[in-house]
Amino acid sequence: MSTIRNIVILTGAGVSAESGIDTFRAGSGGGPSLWEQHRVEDVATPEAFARDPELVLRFYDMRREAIQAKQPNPAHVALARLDAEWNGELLIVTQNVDDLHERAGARRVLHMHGEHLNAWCTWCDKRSRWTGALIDRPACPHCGERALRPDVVWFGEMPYRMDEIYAAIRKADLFVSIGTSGAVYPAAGFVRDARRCGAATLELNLERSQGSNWFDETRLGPAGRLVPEWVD
Ligand code: BJW
Repeated sequence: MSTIRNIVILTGAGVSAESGIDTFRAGSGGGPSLWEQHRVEDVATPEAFARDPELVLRFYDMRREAIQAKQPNPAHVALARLDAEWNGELLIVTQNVDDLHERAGARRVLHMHGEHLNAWCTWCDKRSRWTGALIDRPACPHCGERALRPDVVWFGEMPYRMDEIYAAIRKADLFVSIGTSGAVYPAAGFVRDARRCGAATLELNLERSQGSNWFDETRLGPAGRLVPEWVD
């Protein structure tokens, strides 16, 4: 990696699969898929939340509780080590709402699809750290209204901090995608953006993603093995 200074790393559900967190899509190689039990349109859209808030809040309360019991795996640990040791610019753009990158020690992490441990008040628009249940409609610590929802990005909503992500991609010498199916935009388009801006592109995944042809190189296998091998 001698000529490389600026790195953007995109992570998806596959990086957390070996920690015991279900991936989203059936056939995506890991353990059971989350949406075998829930149709995406029933739980991950603003329309679903408007139609049946109890179902959606219960689904996210269950996942928040489960994720807090999980631990980072060797892929998170290797990325945290790279983050600590890399002198150039580095940004881990994660689509995951878990906090396993941070718990492994990574600092330069951007959650483009939000964070499980945050609640967003739809009344006053403020975010707060939230580890408990939302189903009981707790009051917002800022304004007191009972209008908290999970601070995650659903289909049809704008992912977070896109300007920062595109700025990092424009400067990147290397773009690495880890454990994502390439089924969800705009993240699925980052590899093309990175190529257009001159970055080398590498995919680390259990199986080929939908955008696999766009990568200069694809390495297939579990992230818990591939990521430490790549970092070392
Ligand atoms: C392993 C492994 C192991 C397993 N080791 N690997 C363009 C074209 C068509 C449609 C659209 C488009 N642009 C926008 C859309 C609409 C929509 C969209 O993409 N729809 C598609 C279904 C086509 N996108 C949106 O609505 C987004 N908003 C938006 O675009 O706003 C406008 C905009 C325009 C332009 C610029 C900017 C904005 C919002 C998308 C929000 C996604 N939200 C979710 C839920 C988050 C909350 C929650 O957690 O519940 O995010 S959906 C879900 O999918 C979640 C994930 O972050 C995301 C991606 O999933 P991921 O991570 O790839 O998981 P899987 O399960 O799909 O794949 C796992 C992979 O790991 C597999 O490849 C396995 O092989 C691998 N794996 N075990 C290594 N051990």
